[in-house]
Amino acid sequence: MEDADQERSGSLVVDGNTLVAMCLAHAGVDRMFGVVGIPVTSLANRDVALGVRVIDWSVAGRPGGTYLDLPTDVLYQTISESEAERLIIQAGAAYARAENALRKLVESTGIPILPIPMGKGLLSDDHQLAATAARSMAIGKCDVALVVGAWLNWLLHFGEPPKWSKDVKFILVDIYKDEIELRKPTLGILGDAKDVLEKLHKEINDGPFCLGKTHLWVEAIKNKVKENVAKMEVQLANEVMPFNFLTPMKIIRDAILGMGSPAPILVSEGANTMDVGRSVLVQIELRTRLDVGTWGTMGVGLGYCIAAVVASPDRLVVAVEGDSGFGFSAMEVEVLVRYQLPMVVVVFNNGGVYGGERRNPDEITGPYKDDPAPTSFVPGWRSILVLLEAFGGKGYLAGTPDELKTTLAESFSARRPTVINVTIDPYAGVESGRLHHKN
Ligand SMILES: Cc1ncc(C[n+]2csc(CCOP(=O)(O)OP(=O)(O)O)c2C)c(N)n1
Ligand SMILES: [Mg+2]
Repeated sequence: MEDADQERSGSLVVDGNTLVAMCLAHAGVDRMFGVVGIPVTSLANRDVALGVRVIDWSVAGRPGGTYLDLPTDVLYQTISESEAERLIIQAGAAYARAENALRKLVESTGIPILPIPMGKGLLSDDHQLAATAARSMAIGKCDVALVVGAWLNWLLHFGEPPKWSKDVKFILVDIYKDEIELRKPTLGILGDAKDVLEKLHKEINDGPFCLGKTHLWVEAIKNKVKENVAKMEVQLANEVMPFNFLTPMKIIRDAILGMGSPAPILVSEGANTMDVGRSVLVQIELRTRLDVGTWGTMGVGLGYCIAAVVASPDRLVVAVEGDSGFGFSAMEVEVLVRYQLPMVVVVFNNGGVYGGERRNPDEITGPYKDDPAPTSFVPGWRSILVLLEAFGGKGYLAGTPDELKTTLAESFSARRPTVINVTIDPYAGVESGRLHHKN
């Protein structure tokens, strides 16, 4: 290929001939005994350039051991390597214990990775290829997405425009055949995530599908991550009182990071509390996060905590929960006290589901107009503390940054069953889907 062809906007242009030659070389083919078709020189020259020796070629060659039929128009189509925008999305890799295979594949291909909530914490959030803080750009602009163990459901906008490009190609890796059949990806790979990732790594390591550190797409994602993280830090630096969600979440983040290693296991539950927690609380140590996941089932948080303590007795468990989410299984605090489990449950008490009683007086009509809003929690904060103290645990109230910092420091070092009621402005949250007026 001419140098001039290869350099377009400073990036490598690859045509079909080159790609075939790269694949042959990568597959370890060192000799070809014939190239049949018109024209044959383009492919043969690229083969030779990549070290595949062409012994003989003719327009009427004999059939050999292997027959590759490649249409001429495909051989002459070109793609710019710099335009290839690939993404790995993962969730199921946690279940398959595929964290090492995943990291190897990401690092050797240079493909950015976007975990969905259940997969967060399998690769460190500060990994240079983590696209978490550039989510919209990553999914909106990628042209091929390798989706590992994650469902193309509402969490991923069903893989459809406008969030995704209309031409995006999905390669779906799943252990469940029906899932692949349902989503109809461009390519489905049925298998265990760890197994498939290891095989992919072996096959494409250093191959034509690797991007490299200075690839325009990788650079673009990194820059967007930097920009968004900086924007978020500006917001977090702003201490808001009465508490919004960000101010206490930052204090919790810093307290957790301040513990160093072994990092606590973080359990996340609620609506606003969980959404904000997903973006603010960073996961550095692998396999240290439990999230309510796809179904958003409230009430699993305390069960997760108890299981996490049993599975990882050397780690503290910290749960950050919405008051409603917590309430779904709040009686489990008795178990924490009975077994003296090293667990700190931080409850973001904003007076109910998404917030407190926030209806305008003219919205409150009908025969039950004197009832409290169905989404509101009993006003006041003592109920949460009294509940724990009734069993002999320790309850704290935190409504200011200093109170929260002190209670976190005390309870993290005490490693005893603790509930911290963080008082949040009932107007601070939004309803998922912003449907509050319909309640
Ligand atoms: C078992 C179950 N019931 C109901 C819901 C509907 N739901 C979604 S989030 C939520 C609670 C959100 O309130 P909270 O935990 O206080 O979070 P906030 O937004 O106030 O931080 C509920 C009840 C659910 N997801 N799961
Ligand atoms: Mg709430």
